[in-house]
Amino acid sequence: MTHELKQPWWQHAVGYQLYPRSFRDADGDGIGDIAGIMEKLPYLKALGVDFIWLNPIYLSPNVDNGYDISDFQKIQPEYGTMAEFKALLDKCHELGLKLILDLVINHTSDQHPWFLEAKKGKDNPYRDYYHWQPATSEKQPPNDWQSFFGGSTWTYDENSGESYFHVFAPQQPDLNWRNGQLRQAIYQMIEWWLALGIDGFRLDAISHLQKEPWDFKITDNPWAPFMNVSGIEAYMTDLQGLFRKYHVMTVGEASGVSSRQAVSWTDDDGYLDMIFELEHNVREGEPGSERINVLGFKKVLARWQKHLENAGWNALYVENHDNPRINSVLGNETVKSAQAIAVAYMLLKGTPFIYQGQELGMTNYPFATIAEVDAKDSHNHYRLLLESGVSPEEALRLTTHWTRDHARTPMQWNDSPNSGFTSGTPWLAVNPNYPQLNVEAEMADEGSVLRFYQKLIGFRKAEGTFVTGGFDLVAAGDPDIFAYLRQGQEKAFLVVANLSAKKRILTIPKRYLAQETAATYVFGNLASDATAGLLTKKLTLAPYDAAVYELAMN
Ligand code: ISL
Repeated sequence: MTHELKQPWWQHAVGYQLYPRSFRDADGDGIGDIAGIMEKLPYLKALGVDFIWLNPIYLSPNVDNGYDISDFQKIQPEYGTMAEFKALLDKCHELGLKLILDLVINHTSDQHPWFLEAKKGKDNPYRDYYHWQPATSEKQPPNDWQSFFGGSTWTYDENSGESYFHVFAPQQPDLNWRNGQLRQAIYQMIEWWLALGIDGFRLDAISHLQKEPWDFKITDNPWAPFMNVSGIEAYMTDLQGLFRKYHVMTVGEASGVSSRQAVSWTDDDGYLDMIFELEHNVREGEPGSERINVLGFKKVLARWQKHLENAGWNALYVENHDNPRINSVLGNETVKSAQAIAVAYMLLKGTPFIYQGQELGMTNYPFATIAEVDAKDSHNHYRLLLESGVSPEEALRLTTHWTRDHARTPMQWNDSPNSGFTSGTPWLAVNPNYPQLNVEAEMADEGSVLRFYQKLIGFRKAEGTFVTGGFDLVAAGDPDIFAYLRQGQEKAFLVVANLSAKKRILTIPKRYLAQETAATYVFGNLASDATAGLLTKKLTLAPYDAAVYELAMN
């Protein structure tokens, strides 16, 4: 493969992850929709992003909010129609925005026609599209592997006396990628979307396509039997061929692909343009009150930066639809902490993604009852805790502290009822802080998180050094401050972010001080630019201070 086949635009781009269900509801049914997205494209344009990744919008019984697909080539009616989708794609292109879709090909819904057929019996032609194994005595699962959503990876089927395999919910049976006919059907579906002119895909749970033999014994990592298992290379190579044919951008959700392996997954000959690692959310503290550990967070990110410094490419993110709000679990729910986190990750090497609402500094939702929770995995977790004898109050706390629903509450547009998200009843409650924390208020406030993101995107884009420059971690052992150098041929920047609520003093290594007076404060959230001026040996940082210094080059 030659270099020209790679699409370079995404290396300069900033992406926006849009969760359609919670973005904007134009028809008042309480559920976000395509018409709502259409309405808000000018907002995304004003924010300064270059492309949008849409979470699944395909036909789905919604057991896992669209990640259980029953028809890959139909639009979920509550989101709109295919005609509306095409109009959205055209509108994006007209505005200079690219649009990428979620590609969920590790599993389908149990309501997908393939699975409905497969369930009919052992001789059905679609049987082998999925994984079936005879249950051992007394309907016991064929092995002891556990699913990501809790419980066995096997669900027993009375009809055939066999069990089928699922790494997520029982309603999400895994596809059998060893079956050539299945692969062809998937490839055709992918080409159909590519031919429509979309700009790329985010590949869901892509590292799980291949499974170990069923008698594989788990030692330490419970997910090892289906994480980047040998044999996946052939499938990824097929996919790569399709993506290159259409010159689209791809980002894989590839847990279990190590930072070393990521190089060959994402370099010039790589299967994908970039991958999301799932390692940097290093948690500390007791279950139910965990936070992100700054040292762990920055060490993981720094390792990925170093390993992909010369080849391969990083996808940068601090939030998505599967995790709590970063301003709650790493920040202290203030404007400043949201800003410091933004600086800390957006100036790394790679393509930054912003998850909807992150640009406002949105925070976790104060869940008071389990009924307020939608995520099925959280309900599962809650039930398992109750079954193990934990009290309902404790189970609620343990379940909701890190639930995915924190990220899924409706986008906060203004201070009108339900934050301007819907004129109806929202499918998930709006965070009560919306009267203060919303797009309209923040657009009007020069010091807001939103305006800061706007400026930061502009700042990043104006400096090629952030795209191509090298990376070096500074003050590696500091438990609260994430500091690093981005150095290119012509310019060098020192990025410093105090990711704690404490006042901290950072000792700047001598080599960056050689030209002390020449260091210029060029971006940040310091209280006063005047005092921010000089980079001194001892740099005092207030809680969640973030600063970028341009260093004079010799
Ligand atoms: O490694 C994992 C957990 O440690 C997981 O890889 C897993 O791949 C990840 O949680 C997958 O998430 C994605 O697929 C799910 C869906 O529920 C999520 O919303 C989606 O982001 C199933 O499709």
